[in-house]
Amino acid sequence: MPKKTVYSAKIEHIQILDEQGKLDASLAKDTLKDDEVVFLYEQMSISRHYDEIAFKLQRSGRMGTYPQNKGQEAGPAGAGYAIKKRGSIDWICPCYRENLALFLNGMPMEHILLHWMGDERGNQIPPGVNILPIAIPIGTQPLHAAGIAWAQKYQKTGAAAVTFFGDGATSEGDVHEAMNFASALKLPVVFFCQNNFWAISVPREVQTGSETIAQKGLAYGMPSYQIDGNDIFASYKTVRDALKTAVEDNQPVFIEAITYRLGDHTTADDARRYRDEKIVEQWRKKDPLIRTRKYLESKKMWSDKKQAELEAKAKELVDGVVKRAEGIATPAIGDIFDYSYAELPAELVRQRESMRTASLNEYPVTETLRR
Ligand SMILES: Cc1ncc(C[n+]2csc(CCOP(=O)(O)OP(=O)(O)O)c2C)c(N)n1
Ligand SMILES: [Mg+2]
Repeated sequence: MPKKTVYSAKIEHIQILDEQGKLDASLAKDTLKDDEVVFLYEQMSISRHYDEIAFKLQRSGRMGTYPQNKGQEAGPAGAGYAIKKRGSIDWICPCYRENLALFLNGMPMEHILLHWMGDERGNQIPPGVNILPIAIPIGTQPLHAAGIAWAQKYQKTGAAAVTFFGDGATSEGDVHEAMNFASALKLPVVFFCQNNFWAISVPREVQTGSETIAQKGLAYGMPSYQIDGNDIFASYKTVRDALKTAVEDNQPVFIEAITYRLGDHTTADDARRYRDEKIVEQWRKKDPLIRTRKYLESKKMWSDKKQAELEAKAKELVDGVVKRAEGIATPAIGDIFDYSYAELPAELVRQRESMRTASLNEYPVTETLRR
């Protein structure tokens, strides 16, 4: 029997706004209008300022740890905006490097600070906001997305699930199970992988033998794209179209967004120990904020005056967010019993009551030690 090719593949790389801020007008057609680009530039700048303040909060002992989003704002901005334009009905299953996608869809900004301050109330998502708490166990949230999308399909809500994860997460079995499940069951999921070339100190080329991350989506039978993740146009357009495919055809889609982590992995890391500064410098030139601003300036839609006004606005806004996060009342100690069971088992009732021994009105640990 003659040999024949049973499978061949190609993956498109989509860039619409290049590093110099030059737009491919034909690809940009029917995507973002000028006022939308201004809006997203402002949002990315506010997110950058938020990041800088969070970093300082950690350095001054007011926050446990924090993973900066710096340099990666455009992917979550475009994706989050595509979700927002559908009315924020889709479920977002995030990790920790896409703050802006959450902010654009109703997550109060102080919640993310609270989370990193170690206050669980940061993970109490307000009712009506279709966002899951930040997933710290790497690669677990795509499974949640597959499950949620299955429920959406079953209940015919017309909503999809969008999950964000990193290049490193694609080495976790969970991510592959989620992709296989979503594709085999034809579920409305958008898998959005931010390939920032690092998983803490493990470089992308050590992470996987694949040439692209996107081809992993192809292996599961999904339409898969690679985009310039520092380009809001590419991110918006690809996610908008992916959501349409997901919802209308019950077809999951995989997107690999090429970006770069300009900061350390978290505030507990020092990337200078393992990264070549020359490469980091090259990526600083590809910063999504710089190219978006260049584009707006070329269209006479941005000026130094507008920039100064934006910076003042970002400062005031983020100052308010920090005040709200730090000003939250101390939680009641009994809260640890109150949110897991509809009806508290007897043993826990006993524990709660003994903790609240009001006899001395003392903190329970002190009380126990005293006894
Ligand atoms: C299951 C699990 N294993 C290990 C870790 C420790 N860890 C935290 S972040 C991280 C790297 C993740 O890299 P990537 O998915 O590329 O995301 P990035 O941090 O680059 O955004 C690791 C290994 C974890 N949180 N969860
Ligand atoms: Mg990574």
